[in-house]
Amino acid sequence: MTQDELKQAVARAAIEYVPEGEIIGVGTGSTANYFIDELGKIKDRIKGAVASSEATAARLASHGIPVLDLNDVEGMSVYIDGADEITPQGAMIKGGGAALTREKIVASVAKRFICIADGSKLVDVLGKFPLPVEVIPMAQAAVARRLAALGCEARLRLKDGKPLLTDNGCMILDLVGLRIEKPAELEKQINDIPGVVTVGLFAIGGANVALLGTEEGVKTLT
Ligand code: ABF
Repeated sequence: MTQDELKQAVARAAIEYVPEGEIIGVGTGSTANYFIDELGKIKDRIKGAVASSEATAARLASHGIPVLDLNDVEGMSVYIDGADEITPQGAMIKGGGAALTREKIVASVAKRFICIADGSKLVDVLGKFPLPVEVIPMAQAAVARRLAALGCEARLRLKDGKPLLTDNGCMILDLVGLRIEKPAELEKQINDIPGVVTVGLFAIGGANVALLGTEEGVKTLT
């Protein structure tokens, strides 16, 4: 199976976790996109969705799924999203698609995080995938120096030769060369640096369930 077929398989499997008649949180990225396409087929079974990015909101709307403002939603049972890396304990690196801040916010309102990913995302130790950190533009250089002191290289993410701007008008630093043995501790430490909006470590609030697409079928980690 190709990586895309594995992503489609977990997207289909995730439909089982969609609660009848409720509002759900929906992530960003290619696996989340496959999930949205599956959700489109059962859209009458849900009230609507809260999107973690402008791109996700547009895709949900293209399927006729009502997109709700998070400020109008008191709670959600599930948030369903992909990851760039995930450990067997459910700690994740996210933000390869630059949507980490809204992903973390929407996920924080949901009771359960259902991670959907192809099996290649499962790792014992996080850090091979560069860790994204969203920063306030005026603090970018100062934050980069603080992050480099952790023993990594902090690279400003570019798009068309210019700093990439997120949906929130902020910038992304990608941390290369980390081996993250204690993800929850590092998450706290980076959160504490003035100018950091969000770190793409989801360990304090990790995945409750991971659906991983493998050649042997969809594996479920809880
Ligand atoms: C989002 O999409 C991100 O947080 C993560 O960066 C990415 C995973 O990408 P894909 O599903 O395209 O592999 O969930």
